[in-house]
Amino acid sequence: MSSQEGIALVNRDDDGVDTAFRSDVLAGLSQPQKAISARWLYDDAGSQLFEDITQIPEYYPTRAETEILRERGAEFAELIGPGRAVVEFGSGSSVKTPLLLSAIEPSAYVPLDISGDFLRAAAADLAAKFPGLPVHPVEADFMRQVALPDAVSDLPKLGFFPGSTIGNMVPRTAVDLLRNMRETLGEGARLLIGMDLIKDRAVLVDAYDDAAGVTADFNLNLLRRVNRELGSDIPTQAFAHEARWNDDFARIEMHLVAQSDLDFSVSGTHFAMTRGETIHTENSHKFNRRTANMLLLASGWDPQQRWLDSEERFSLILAEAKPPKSAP
Ligand code: AVJ
Repeated sequence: MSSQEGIALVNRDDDGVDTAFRSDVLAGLSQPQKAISARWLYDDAGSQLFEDITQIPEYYPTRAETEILRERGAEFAELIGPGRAVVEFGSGSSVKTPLLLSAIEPSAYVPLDISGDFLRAAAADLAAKFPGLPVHPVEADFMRQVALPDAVSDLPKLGFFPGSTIGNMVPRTAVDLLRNMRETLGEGARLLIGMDLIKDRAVLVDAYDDAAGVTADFNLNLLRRVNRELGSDIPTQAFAHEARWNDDFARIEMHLVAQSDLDFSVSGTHFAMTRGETIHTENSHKFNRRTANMLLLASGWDPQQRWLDSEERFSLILAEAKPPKSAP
């Protein structure tokens, strides 16, 4: 087990309030463009709603990435080889992770997640599916450098970061994370990372504003969470979900749009919004071959191979930790 074991990852005050959540929300709502970090979308209800999103017809990324993992196993095996410790950033998906593990004959599986509950569930699930495979879950914030368990210290590592979760970060945060991954994984490491592709604007907007309203509910759940956990009175019915393509930054943005002038308070602090003003709640950056390569290269990773699904909507990229060497 890692050195992080037993350290509380969430700080709560005397009233049981997650202090990081409160300070983030208060700071974000005080900005001229109101914003709340997307990480707070994933409480239990939000995580369940995201699972529902992966099943809706308009949301193609999960199906597209799963298709690549299903179809290209032989190529992964050839390029990656057996005997690696697969280190997954995030608690693992019951569908994608087994596809990778059964393709490459790994020597260990190390899921990293900040939520102990999801982590233990995912680890138990995987251990049951792969009886001979050592599974070493680590409860940690993977945005920072993580100490991996001693049991895998001598194994070469393959980082696995599916889902285009990297797209939720602005480039400077993405580079920080990718550099930390390189330090966490060590010499000779590889990284298999999912990146969603730039495509027709209507297809992108529909993927984040589905007809059944599941994504709207996912976005509005953030306000319900704030009300529940931070003792506020935000009128959630006065907000509408919006998915917006930002072409300069090649990203889908989720916003909550005030439908009228309104007032509310959060943890005793008063806020006012005018009709049409928004709270920005998520970015989902999209990439092309060059921007994906640029992001990896800027973070010390050499892209080696890239796979697309049959409809060329989504990419999985294999990269290698750049050895320190001279180059022009
Ligand atoms: C979990 C980051 C992959 O950005 O596509 C889905 C989250 N937000 N619909 C994404 C999300 C709205 C999703 N990721």
